[in-house]
Amino acid sequence: MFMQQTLSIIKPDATQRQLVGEILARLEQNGFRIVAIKMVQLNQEQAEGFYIEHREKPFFARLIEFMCSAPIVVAVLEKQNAVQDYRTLIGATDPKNAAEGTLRKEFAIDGRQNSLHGSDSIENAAREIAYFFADSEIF
Ligand code: DGI
Repeated sequence: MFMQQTLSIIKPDATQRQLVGEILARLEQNGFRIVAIKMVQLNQEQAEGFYIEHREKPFFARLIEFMCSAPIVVAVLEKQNAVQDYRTLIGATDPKNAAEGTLRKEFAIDGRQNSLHGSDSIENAAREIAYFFADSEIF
């Protein structure tokens, strides 16, 4: 197991329900070190660039609209095996399918307003981290 970094986003549904502090606490309690963090509100171009791999999907337009609807909290998390362990901690995309004890099971509203994003591979983590943070902003 090697030390890894992954990109976490606390999505608009969670920032609007004032769940930021509770979610960040849960990440730290589960062994993830916050090594970069900021609040941003995406414009359409930024959201489309981030989710470019989904541009042909039927849910793309509503996903982009949702991700721009309110501020988000983006963070770089560091831990051994961070990419896979963070995906396990947040659970399945749709909270109906998320395991008991996962953050999406606890916090998500539905398969779009699902409170959290996490990189799905080491390669995507590197791309997504660089999308939001300069090297000098990561500690
Ligand atoms: O990596 P995930 O966020 O778990 O899921 P993903 O990369 O397949 O999709 C990115 C986001 O797009 C997901 O968090 C919510 C949205 N999405 C994915 N599949 C569906 C969806 N939204 C709707 N409404 N319906 C879907 O089937």
